Amino acid sequence: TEQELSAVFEQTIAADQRIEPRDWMPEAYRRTLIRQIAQHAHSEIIGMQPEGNWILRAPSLRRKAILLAKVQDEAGHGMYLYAAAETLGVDRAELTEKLIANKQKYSSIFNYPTLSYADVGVIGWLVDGAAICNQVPLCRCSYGPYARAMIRICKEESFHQRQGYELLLAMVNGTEAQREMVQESTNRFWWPSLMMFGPPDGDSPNTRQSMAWRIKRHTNDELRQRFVDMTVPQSEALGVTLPDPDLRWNEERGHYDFGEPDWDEFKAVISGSGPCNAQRLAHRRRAHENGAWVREAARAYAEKQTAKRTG
Ligand code: FAQ
Repeated sequence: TEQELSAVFEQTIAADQRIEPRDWMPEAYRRTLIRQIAQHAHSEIIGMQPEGNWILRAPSLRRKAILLAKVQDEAGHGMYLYAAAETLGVDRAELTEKLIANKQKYSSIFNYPTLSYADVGVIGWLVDGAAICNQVPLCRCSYGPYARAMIRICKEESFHQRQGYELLLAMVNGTEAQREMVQESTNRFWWPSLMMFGPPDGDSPNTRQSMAWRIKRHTNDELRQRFVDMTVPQSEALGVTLPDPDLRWNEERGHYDFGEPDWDEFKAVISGSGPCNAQRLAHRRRAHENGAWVREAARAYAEKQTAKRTG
Protein backbone atom coordinates (compact mmCIF):
# COMPACT_ATOMS: atom_id res chain seq x y z
CA THR A 1 0.00 0.00 0.00
CA GLU A 2 0.96 3.64 -0.37
CA GLN A 3 1.36 3.88 3.40
CA GLU A 4 3.88 1.04 3.48
CA LEU A 5 5.80 2.49 0.55
CA SER A 6 5.86 5.84 2.26
CA ALA A 7 7.20 4.23 5.45
CA VAL A 8 10.03 2.57 3.49
CA PHE A 9 10.85 5.93 1.89
CA GLU A 10 10.95 7.66 5.29
CA GLN A 11 13.16 4.90 6.72
CA THR A 12 15.58 5.17 3.82
CA ILE A 13 15.87 8.92 4.37
CA ALA A 14 16.24 8.51 8.14
CA ALA A 15 18.99 5.89 7.69
CA ASP A 16 20.81 8.34 5.41
CA GLN A 17 20.63 5.96 2.48
CA ARG A 18 19.95 6.94 -1.12
CA ILE A 19 16.67 7.00 -2.97
CA GLU A 20 17.17 5.51 -6.44
CA PRO A 21 15.14 6.11 -9.62
CA ARG A 22 13.07 2.93 -9.35
CA ASP A 23 12.23 3.43 -5.66
CA TRP A 24 8.85 4.75 -4.65
CA MET A 25 8.96 8.43 -3.73
CA PRO A 26 6.33 11.04 -2.80
CA GLU A 27 5.23 13.12 -5.80
CA ALA A 28 6.27 16.31 -4.01
CA TYR A 29 9.81 14.92 -3.50
CA ARG A 30 10.01 14.12 -7.21
CA ARG A 31 8.72 17.59 -8.14
CA THR A 32 11.17 19.34 -5.81
CA LEU A 33 14.10 17.43 -7.26
CA ILE A 34 13.03 18.10 -10.84
CA ARG A 35 12.71 21.79 -10.01
CA GLN A 36 16.12 22.02 -8.33
CA ILE A 37 18.07 19.79 -10.74
CA ALA A 38 16.53 21.46 -13.82
CA GLN A 39 17.32 24.89 -12.40
CA HIS A 40 20.83 23.73 -11.70
CA ALA A 41 21.28 22.29 -15.22
CA HIS A 42 19.91 25.46 -16.82
CA SER A 43 22.35 27.51 -14.72
CA GLU A 44 25.30 25.57 -16.10
CA ILE A 45 24.11 26.07 -19.68
CA ILE A 46 23.16 29.75 -19.35
CA GLY A 47 26.31 30.19 -17.25
CA MET A 48 28.40 29.52 -20.35
CA GLN A 49 27.39 32.88 -21.80
CA PRO A 50 28.99 35.45 -19.49
CA GLU A 51 32.41 33.79 -19.70
CA GLY A 52 31.94 32.74 -23.33
CA ASN A 53 31.84 36.46 -24.04
CA TRP A 54 35.61 36.58 -23.33
CA ILE A 55 36.83 33.55 -25.27
CA LEU A 56 37.58 35.57 -28.39
CA ARG A 57 39.10 38.38 -26.34
CA ALA A 58 41.28 36.45 -23.89
CA PRO A 59 44.71 38.12 -23.79
CA SER A 60 46.86 35.11 -24.78
CA LEU A 61 46.62 31.67 -26.34
CA ARG A 62 47.16 30.11 -22.90
CA ARG A 63 44.34 32.13 -21.33
CA LYS A 64 42.08 31.34 -24.27
CA ALA A 65 42.72 27.58 -23.97
CA ILE A 66 42.00 27.66 -20.23
CA LEU A 67 38.77 29.59 -20.65
CA LEU A 68 37.61 27.40 -23.52
CA ALA A 69 38.16 24.29 -21.41
CA LYS A 70 36.28 25.78 -18.48
CA VAL A 71 33.26 26.75 -20.54
CA GLN A 72 33.22 23.27 -22.08
CA ASP A 73 33.20 21.76 -18.58
CA GLU A 74 30.07 23.81 -17.85
CA ALA A 75 28.33 22.29 -20.87
CA GLY A 76 29.33 18.87 -19.52
CA HIS A 77 27.89 19.69 -16.08
CA GLY A 78 24.64 20.74 -17.73
CA MET A 79 24.48 17.41 -19.56
CA TYR A 80 25.09 15.32 -16.40
CA LEU A 81 22.43 17.28 -14.61
CA TYR A 82 19.85 16.94 -17.38
CA ALA A 83 20.62 13.21 -17.35
CA ALA A 84 20.07 13.12 -13.57
CA ALA A 85 16.75 14.93 -14.02
CA GLU A 86 15.71 12.43 -16.71
CA THR A 87 15.90 9.60 -14.15
CA LEU A 88 12.89 11.30 -12.51
CA GLY A 89 10.74 10.85 -15.59
CA VAL A 90 11.18 14.13 -17.43
CA ASP A 91 12.78 14.67 -20.78
CA ARG A 92 15.72 16.98 -21.49
CA ALA A 93 13.95 18.43 -24.55
CA GLU A 94 10.96 19.27 -22.37
CA LEU A 95 13.18 21.01 -19.79
CA THR A 96 14.90 23.04 -22.50
CA GLU A 97 11.49 24.09 -23.84
CA LYS A 98 10.53 25.26 -20.35
CA LEU A 99 13.75 27.23 -19.99
CA ILE A 100 13.37 29.07 -23.27
CA ALA A 101 9.70 29.68 -22.58
CA ASN A 102 10.80 31.33 -19.33
CA LYS A 103 8.92 28.79 -17.20
CA GLN A 104 11.90 27.46 -15.26
CA LYS A 105 14.53 29.46 -13.46
CA TYR A 106 18.31 29.52 -13.60
CA SER A 107 20.72 31.13 -11.15
CA SER A 108 20.38 34.89 -10.69
CA ILE A 109 24.14 35.35 -11.00
CA PHE A 110 24.19 34.78 -14.75
CA ASN A 111 22.00 37.80 -15.38
CA TYR A 112 24.87 40.19 -14.73
CA PRO A 113 27.16 41.33 -17.56
CA THR A 114 30.88 40.56 -17.89
CA LEU A 115 32.35 43.97 -18.59
CA SER A 116 36.09 43.35 -18.26
CA TYR A 117 38.51 40.45 -18.58
CA ALA A 118 39.01 40.56 -14.79
CA ASP A 119 35.42 39.25 -14.58
CA VAL A 120 36.69 35.87 -15.83
CA GLY A 121 38.95 35.64 -12.77
CA VAL A 122 36.37 37.00 -10.37
CA ILE A 123 33.70 34.58 -11.64
CA GLY A 124 36.10 31.69 -11.04
CA TRP A 125 36.99 32.98 -7.59
CA LEU A 126 33.61 34.14 -6.27
CA VAL A 127 30.95 32.46 -8.43
CA ASP A 128 32.62 29.06 -8.57
CA GLY A 129 33.61 29.51 -4.91
CA ALA A 130 29.96 30.06 -3.97
CA ALA A 131 28.89 27.18 -6.22
CA ILE A 132 31.30 24.83 -4.41
CA CYS A 133 30.09 25.92 -0.97
CA ASN A 134 26.53 25.24 -2.05
CA GLN A 135 27.23 22.00 -3.92
CA VAL A 136 29.63 20.05 -1.70
CA PRO A 137 26.77 19.22 0.71
CA LEU A 138 24.67 18.16 -2.30
CA CYS A 139 27.12 15.26 -2.79
CA ARG A 140 25.26 13.77 0.22
CA CYS A 141 21.82 14.57 -1.17
CA SER A 142 19.28 11.80 -0.57
CA TYR A 143 18.64 11.30 -4.30
CA GLY A 144 21.36 8.99 -5.64
CA PRO A 145 21.75 10.18 -9.26
CA TYR A 146 21.96 13.84 -8.21
CA ALA A 147 24.41 13.12 -5.38
CA ARG A 148 26.70 11.12 -7.68
CA ALA A 149 26.63 13.76 -10.41
CA MET A 150 27.63 16.35 -7.80
CA ILE A 151 30.81 14.49 -6.85
CA ARG A 152 32.40 14.87 -10.26
CA ILE A 153 30.98 18.35 -10.77
CA CYS A 154 32.46 19.54 -7.47
CA LYS A 155 35.90 18.25 -8.41
CA GLU A 156 35.76 20.23 -11.62
CA GLU A 157 34.35 23.29 -9.86
CA SER A 158 37.29 23.29 -7.45
CA PHE A 159 39.60 23.33 -10.41
CA HIS A 160 37.62 26.23 -11.90
CA GLN A 161 37.89 28.14 -8.67
CA ARG A 162 41.69 27.75 -8.63
CA GLN A 163 41.77 28.83 -12.25
CA GLY A 164 40.04 32.08 -11.35
CA TYR A 165 42.19 32.70 -8.32
CA GLU A 166 45.38 32.08 -10.29
CA LEU A 167 44.26 34.53 -12.97
CA LEU A 168 43.56 37.16 -10.31
CA LEU A 169 46.93 36.57 -8.63
CA ALA A 170 48.61 37.28 -11.97
CA MET A 171 46.58 40.47 -12.39
CA VAL A 172 47.12 41.82 -8.87
CA ASN A 173 50.85 41.29 -9.34
CA GLY A 174 50.69 43.18 -12.64
CA THR A 175 50.19 46.89 -13.31
CA GLU A 176 48.18 49.38 -11.27
CA ALA A 177 45.53 49.37 -14.04
CA GLN A 178 45.20 45.58 -13.72
CA ARG A 179 44.81 45.81 -9.93
CA GLU A 180 42.07 48.39 -10.46
CA MET A 181 40.28 46.08 -12.90
CA VAL A 182 40.27 43.30 -10.29
CA GLN A 183 38.90 45.64 -7.62
CA GLU A 184 36.22 47.04 -9.91
CA SER A 185 35.09 43.55 -10.90
CA THR A 186 35.03 42.38 -7.27
CA ASN A 187 32.85 45.39 -6.42
CA ARG A 188 30.29 44.32 -9.04
CA PHE A 189 30.26 40.58 -8.29
CA TRP A 190 30.43 40.47 -4.48
CA TRP A 191 26.76 41.07 -3.65
CA PRO A 192 25.33 39.02 -6.55
CA SER A 193 27.57 36.12 -5.38
CA LEU A 194 26.00 36.27 -1.91
CA MET A 195 22.56 36.15 -3.55
CA MET A 196 23.41 32.83 -5.22
CA PHE A 197 22.61 31.09 -1.92
CA GLY A 198 18.97 32.11 -2.24
CA PRO A 199 16.69 34.23 -0.05
CA PRO A 200 17.26 34.57 3.71
CA ASP A 201 15.99 31.55 5.66
CA GLY A 202 12.89 33.40 6.84
CA ASP A 203 11.84 33.97 3.21
CA SER A 204 12.86 30.59 1.80
CA PRO A 205 9.67 28.57 1.20
CA ASN A 206 11.47 25.35 0.19
CA THR A 207 14.27 24.96 2.73
CA ARG A 208 12.35 23.28 5.56
CA GLN A 209 10.93 20.47 3.48
CA SER A 210 14.11 20.03 1.43
CA MET A 211 16.13 19.67 4.66
CA ALA A 212 13.64 17.15 6.05
CA TRP A 213 14.07 15.12 2.86
CA ARG A 214 17.84 15.57 3.08
CA ILE A 215 18.01 17.12 -0.36
CA LYS A 216 19.48 20.23 1.25
CA ARG A 217 21.82 19.70 4.22
CA HIS A 218 22.18 23.33 5.31
CA THR A 219 20.03 26.41 5.10
CA ASN A 220 20.70 29.25 2.64
CA ASP A 221 22.00 31.53 5.42
CA GLU A 222 24.32 28.86 6.84
CA LEU A 223 25.98 28.37 3.48
CA ARG A 224 26.17 32.11 2.82
CA GLN A 225 28.02 32.53 6.13
CA ARG A 226 30.38 29.68 5.28
CA PHE A 227 31.17 31.36 1.97
CA VAL A 228 31.89 34.72 3.58
CA ASP A 229 34.16 33.11 6.18
CA MET A 230 36.07 31.27 3.48
CA THR A 231 36.38 34.22 1.11
CA VAL A 232 37.51 37.07 3.38
CA PRO A 233 41.02 35.61 3.94
CA GLN A 234 41.31 35.01 0.19
CA SER A 235 40.44 38.66 -0.52
CA GLU A 236 43.15 39.69 1.96
CA ALA A 237 45.70 37.49 0.22
CA LEU A 238 44.76 39.08 -3.11
CA GLY A 239 44.82 42.57 -1.64
CA VAL A 240 41.29 43.44 -2.75
CA THR A 241 38.62 45.07 -0.63
CA LEU A 242 35.17 43.48 -0.39
CA PRO A 243 32.57 46.26 -0.87
CA ASP A 244 30.80 45.88 2.48
CA PRO A 245 31.40 48.45 5.25
CA ASP A 246 29.75 46.10 7.78
CA LEU A 247 32.15 43.24 7.16
CA ARG A 248 34.14 42.46 10.31
CA TRP A 249 35.31 39.49 12.36
CA ASN A 250 33.03 38.69 15.27
CA GLU A 251 35.14 37.08 17.97
CA GLU A 252 32.14 35.92 19.95
CA ARG A 253 30.42 34.17 17.06
CA GLY A 254 33.65 32.97 15.51
CA HIS A 255 32.36 34.21 12.13
CA TYR A 256 32.46 37.34 10.02
CA ASP A 257 29.51 39.71 10.38
CA PHE A 258 28.38 41.13 7.07
CA GLY A 259 25.78 43.47 5.59
CA GLU A 260 22.42 42.64 4.05
CA PRO A 261 22.31 41.99 0.30
CA ASP A 262 19.74 44.06 -1.62
CA TRP A 263 16.87 41.55 -1.65
CA ASP A 264 14.72 43.79 -3.85
CA GLU A 265 17.40 43.53 -6.52
CA PHE A 266 17.44 39.74 -6.05
CA LYS A 267 13.66 39.52 -6.48
CA ALA A 268 13.82 41.67 -9.60
CA VAL A 269 16.57 39.51 -11.10
CA ILE A 270 14.83 36.18 -10.44
CA SER A 271 11.55 37.49 -11.78
CA GLY A 272 13.11 38.41 -15.11
CA SER A 273 14.17 42.03 -14.91
CA GLY A 274 17.88 41.75 -14.15
CA PRO A 275 20.39 43.52 -16.41
CA CYS A 276 20.87 40.57 -18.81
CA ASN A 277 17.82 38.29 -18.44
CA ALA A 278 16.37 39.12 -21.85
CA GLN A 279 19.74 38.83 -23.58
CA ARG A 280 20.59 35.47 -21.96
CA LEU A 281 17.27 33.88 -22.87
CA ALA A 282 17.26 35.28 -26.40
CA HIS A 283 20.75 33.88 -26.95
CA ARG A 284 19.73 30.46 -25.61
CA ARG A 285 16.61 30.46 -27.78
CA ARG A 286 18.67 31.36 -30.86
CA ALA A 287 21.22 28.63 -30.16
CA HIS A 288 18.40 26.11 -29.76
CA GLU A 289 16.81 27.15 -33.07
CA ASN A 290 20.18 27.08 -34.84
CA GLY A 291 20.68 23.53 -33.58
CA ALA A 292 17.42 22.25 -35.10
CA TRP A 293 19.18 20.77 -38.14
CA VAL A 294 21.58 18.82 -35.91
CA ARG A 295 18.69 17.27 -33.98
CA GLU A 296 16.93 16.54 -37.28
CA ALA A 297 20.06 14.88 -38.73
CA ALA A 298 20.58 12.81 -35.58
CA ARG A 299 16.97 11.62 -35.75
CA ALA A 300 17.26 10.70 -39.44
CA TYR A 301 20.49 8.80 -38.75
CA ALA A 302 18.95 6.91 -35.84
CA GLU A 303 15.95 5.97 -37.99
CA LYS A 304 18.21 4.64 -40.78
CA GLN A 305 20.22 2.59 -38.29
CA THR A 306 17.03 1.10 -36.85
CA ALA A 307 15.73 0.34 -40.34
CA LYS A 308 19.02 -1.42 -41.19
CA ARG A 309 18.87 -3.55 -38.05
CA THR A 310 15.22 -4.49 -38.33
CA GLY A 311 15.03 -4.55 -42.16
N1 FAQ B 1 18.75 32.35 -8.51
O1 FAQ B 1 12.99 28.36 -1.19
P1 FAQ B 1 14.28 28.72 -1.84
C1 FAQ B 1 26.66 27.05 -11.27
C2 FAQ B 1 14.51 30.61 -6.21
S1 FAQ B 1 26.17 27.48 -9.69
C3 FAQ B 1 17.54 32.08 -9.05
O2 FAQ B 1 15.41 29.05 -0.95
P2 FAQ B 1 15.59 26.31 -2.78
C4 FAQ B 1 28.13 26.78 -11.50
C5 FAQ B 1 14.19 29.16 -5.92
O3 FAQ B 1 14.40 28.35 -7.06
C6 FAQ B 1 24.47 28.02 -9.79
N2 FAQ B 1 16.51 31.58 -8.32
O4 FAQ B 1 14.66 27.58 -2.91
C7 FAQ B 1 28.70 27.64 -12.55
C8 FAQ B 1 12.75 29.26 -5.53
O5 FAQ B 1 11.95 29.47 -6.69
P3 FAQ B 1 10.93 28.37 -7.28
C9 FAQ B 1 23.46 26.91 -9.82
C10 FAQ B 1 16.74 31.36 -7.02
O6 FAQ B 1 15.50 25.57 -4.05
C11 FAQ B 1 29.64 28.59 -12.24
C12 FAQ B 1 12.69 30.58 -4.78
O7 FAQ B 1 13.79 31.34 -5.26
N3 FAQ B 1 23.48 26.14 -8.63
O8 FAQ B 1 25.82 27.00 -12.09
C13 FAQ B 1 17.97 31.60 -6.41
O9 FAQ B 1 15.29 25.56 -1.53
C14 FAQ B 1 30.19 29.43 -13.21
C15 FAQ B 1 12.75 30.41 -3.27
O10 FAQ B 1 14.04 29.95 -2.82
C16 FAQ B 1 22.38 25.48 -8.18
O11 FAQ B 1 21.35 25.52 -8.78
C17 FAQ B 1 19.00 32.12 -7.21
N4 FAQ B 1 20.21 32.41 -6.71
O12 FAQ B 1 17.07 26.91 -2.59
C18 FAQ B 1 28.31 27.53 -13.89
C19 FAQ B 1 22.59 24.65 -6.93
N5 FAQ B 1 17.88 31.28 -5.10
O13 FAQ B 1 11.77 27.29 -7.86
C20 FAQ B 1 28.83 28.38 -14.88
C21 FAQ B 1 21.41 23.78 -6.59
C22 FAQ B 1 16.62 30.85 -4.90
O14 FAQ B 1 10.13 27.89 -6.11
C23 FAQ B 1 29.77 29.35 -14.52
N6 FAQ B 1 20.30 24.52 -6.04
N7 FAQ B 1 15.93 30.91 -6.05
O15 FAQ B 1 10.14 29.09 -8.31
C24 FAQ B 1 20.15 24.84 -4.73
O16 FAQ B 1 21.00 24.53 -3.91
C25 FAQ B 1 18.89 25.53 -4.30
O17 FAQ B 1 17.92 25.36 -5.32
C26 FAQ B 1 19.07 27.04 -3.96
C27 FAQ B 1 17.68 27.63 -3.63
C28 FAQ B 1 19.96 27.19 -2.74
C29 FAQ B 1 19.64 27.79 -5.14
